Amino acid sequence: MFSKVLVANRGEIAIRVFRTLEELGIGTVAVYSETDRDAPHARRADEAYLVGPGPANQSYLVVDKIIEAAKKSGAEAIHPGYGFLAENAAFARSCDEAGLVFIGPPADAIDAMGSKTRARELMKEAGVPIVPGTTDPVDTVEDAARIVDEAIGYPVAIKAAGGGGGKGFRVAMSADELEKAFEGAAREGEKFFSDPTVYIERYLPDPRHVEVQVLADSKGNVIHLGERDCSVQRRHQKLIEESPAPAVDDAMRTRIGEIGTEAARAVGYRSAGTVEGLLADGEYFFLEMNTRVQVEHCVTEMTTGIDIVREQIRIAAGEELSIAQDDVRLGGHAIECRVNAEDAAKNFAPAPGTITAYSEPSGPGVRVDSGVEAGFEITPLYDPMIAKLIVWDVDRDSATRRMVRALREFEIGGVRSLIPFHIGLLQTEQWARGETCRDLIEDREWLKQFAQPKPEPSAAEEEEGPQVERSYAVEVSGRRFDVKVIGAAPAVNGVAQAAPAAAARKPPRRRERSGAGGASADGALVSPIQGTVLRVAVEKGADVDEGALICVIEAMKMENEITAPTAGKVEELNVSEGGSVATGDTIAVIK
Ligand code: MV4
Repeated sequence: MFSKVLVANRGEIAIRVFRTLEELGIGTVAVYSETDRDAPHARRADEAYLVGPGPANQSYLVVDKIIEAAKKSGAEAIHPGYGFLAENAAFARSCDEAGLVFIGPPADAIDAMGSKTRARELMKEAGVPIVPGTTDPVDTVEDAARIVDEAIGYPVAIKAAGGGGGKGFRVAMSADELEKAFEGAAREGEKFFSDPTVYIERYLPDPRHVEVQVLADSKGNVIHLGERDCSVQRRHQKLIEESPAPAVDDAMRTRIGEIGTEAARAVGYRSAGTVEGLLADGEYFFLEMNTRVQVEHCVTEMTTGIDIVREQIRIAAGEELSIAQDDVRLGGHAIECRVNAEDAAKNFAPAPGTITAYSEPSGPGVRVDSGVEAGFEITPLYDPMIAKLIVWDVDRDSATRRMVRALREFEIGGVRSLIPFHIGLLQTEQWARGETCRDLIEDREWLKQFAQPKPEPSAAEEEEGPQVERSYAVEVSGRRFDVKVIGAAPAVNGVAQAAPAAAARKPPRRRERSGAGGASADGALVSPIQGTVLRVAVEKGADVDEGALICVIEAMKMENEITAPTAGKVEELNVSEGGSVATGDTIAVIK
């Protein structure tokens, strides 16, 4: 077994991996960017190395610096977490060349699954059912039209070969929509993966997203840990995941498990991986394989009792899987809610800011994976996830009630979050019936109820010297009330008190920001992020409502919708599709 491991990631997943390393008695090494110098993940590790300047969103991608840090620390292996470097075959090879173990699959398996057309071809050969369509790239719109007419039929999905997770995904309901869909998918493929290659699938109406967790060791053992349903998603970002899947019975579970292990075997897989698929009308189809540990792996850990990251580390160290397929016992029901700093009432706009108060729920069957604390700034540079809240209970109904209880117990001050949205969604008839809830997530009117008041700036941001918050219990006519008093620290013996530790760490007040883009008195809509303009939804001169979509900016693989902070006329529009914007640029002027 390793004696020291570097985690090439930040936030909740870095801490998640550190926890398992600590349990295994393995030394922990963190890397951080300047912006993350004081972040919980950097403080928690035994050692931490600066790998890049800040504020920047590229630091966790600097391969040379990360390998140098591993060498300097004496770590024998690198865990990439998810995102950043996890599905980068070149990084896996760089680790090998530097004599470091990459805790993940072989680089060739990452490559095989990275090309969606190659993956479809391999799966077809292995007898794994794929969504009907092409396995070869389709070069021109004319070819596409012919293939659809002869072999697939409308509606069709056009997907980028380099894509995955919905990037470069377009739908053509009929022949007259084909050209636009084809060109859209090719353009996005070129932009994000430097590869305009596309392929075609039959479009399945209202399928469920069902994926299966697999584990494979270097001794030829391949097992699965059951499925997860991730159908509640918006713009291909998963919001709620659960296991078992409500639409899967024992026979289908066995079938999906076999599909997962077959897919893994077909590419010589090793480590933890996820086979994603679509379930429609009782049929299951392979979609793609994610060659990493996923955000939602926790629900499977709750229903199996197996630490997936521990298995990953043991496999990378050359050990055999600690369990055989027959030892896997699935029990109860687990649900995960992604608690993002987003405003569901404003088109799920990112809501960055500083967390002023933070208290996690606990109690029976509750798990929180997070990398934040009071004083932490959710920056627009990284993914806006504050925490993952995962619960387990004996069945789906009980788990749902437990989740609502835990969400209500979660206290997050200073930023808007998806907590009200999750509480609302989990209490609908649609959720109770196990539906995909797609209509609700797109329903602007329904989402309006989750509007949250503008967060109070933190005491420390007022820059009036140390501020403290004190809680008192008061009794009024025999009834107990809790009151909070916030103000300047009282002098003790004539000496001003120091601010609490968390407050002292808070960064100085910055220009006000919100996910809706900064609004200002002159009507300027200021970009809260730096990125590429994917789409411009309005024209100059248009009249827009408050919350209307202005444009979509892609940053760190996340699509951020910039919405109008107020109703008005678009008097100025300074963005165009494909262009780039910097933090602080004026996107539009709305008066
Ligand atoms: C599809 C599809 C329908 N037909 N492919 C791909 C990425 C993933 N985020 C969703 N993807 C889909 N691929 C074909 N051939 C529909 C979706 C889809 C979806 C699927 C299940 C549950 C929710 C979904 C939301 C949007 C799109």
